[in-house]
Amino acid sequence: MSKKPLNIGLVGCGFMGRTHSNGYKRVNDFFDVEYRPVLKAACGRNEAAAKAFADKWQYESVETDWRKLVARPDIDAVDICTPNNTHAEIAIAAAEAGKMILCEKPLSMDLVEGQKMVDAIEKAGVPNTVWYNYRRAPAVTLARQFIDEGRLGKIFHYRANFLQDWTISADLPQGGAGLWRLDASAAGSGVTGDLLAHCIDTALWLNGPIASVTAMTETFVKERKHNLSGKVEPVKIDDACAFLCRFENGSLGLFESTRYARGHKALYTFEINGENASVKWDLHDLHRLQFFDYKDDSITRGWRSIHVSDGDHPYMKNWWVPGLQIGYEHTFVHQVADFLKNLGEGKSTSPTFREALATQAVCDAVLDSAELGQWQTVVPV
Ligand code: SOE
Repeated sequence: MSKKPLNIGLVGCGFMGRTHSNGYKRVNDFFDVEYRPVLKAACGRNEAAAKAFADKWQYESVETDWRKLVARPDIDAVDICTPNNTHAEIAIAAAEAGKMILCEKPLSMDLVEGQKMVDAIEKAGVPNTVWYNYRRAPAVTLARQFIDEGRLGKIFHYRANFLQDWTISADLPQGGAGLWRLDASAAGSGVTGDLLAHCIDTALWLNGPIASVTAMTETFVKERKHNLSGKVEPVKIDDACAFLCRFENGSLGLFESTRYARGHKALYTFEINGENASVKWDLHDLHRLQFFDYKDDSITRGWRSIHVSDGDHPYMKNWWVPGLQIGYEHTFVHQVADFLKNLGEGKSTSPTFREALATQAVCDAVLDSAELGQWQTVVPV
């Protein structure tokens, strides 16, 4: 069956642009969906870099101004892979132009801005999604399946960490390609929006809404040279953040993230303890789900390490044969596959902009709590 083309215009030619482009290129080789992504245009401010990116990933054309890309009648979907402070302007313009939108996380700089984006997208009625990719690691999706099946029972505890160590050196500058994540004017926040947002998205998906939070943050390196101004400037992001929370279902949450955990590159872990069973997951071993079931026979009871690679595991029948695992890049292929499948059914793909706004509401409450030194109620969205 010939597939319907879906013309993609990608804005931002960095790391996330690569992960998404790979998703578009791979999806039809492995997933039987009605649509075929066509890499129509890649957009980046630096023409030479955008051309090199477009050549490498085989985009048909190049733009250096996202406004031109958004105005092009041959673009169906705009994919936003730029720094956080540009998401709102591009997304709102794309919605007004009637384009579908796939936006990198976090949705926005803050809740107020995110709300404007949600209003524009919902007014335009365009299919949308936000790239919180870790939900689509098959082992994480399997954890959701176990929860939905009631295997864990009532949930008491949710614990998550996202630990990195790449900003420890005080000589590392802030600002510019890649390092915009250290510049609050481009990123909005530090680890809260960049890393904890992943943990929060997964937690909301697996364990429901968060009602209230109490947080602490720290900025260990107070000044860094700014790559754009060339001057030493104050660092205004949170280098580390830890928070406690109460979920609406009565369970307690404990979250920690830092870029100062020497020895950890990208250690995203979570553990959920229920009355009947517990699950835990570790990004460094992403194809495994650890599962402890109290119903097991007492003399053999213990943590099992499920190798999530069988045809009856989420997404896995589309890949290799049982026992052969997949990795990080496949989470993006899965998000594209789900986006295309849902498009065929006229639906947006979770997390939608509105669902990602709920993550933003928790991030804002966390940062407010850290600043004020008190518990904060999460604004319902
Ligand atoms: C930061 O180092 C980063 O690349 C995040 O921006 C991503 O969202 C995360 O998945 C990995 O770490």
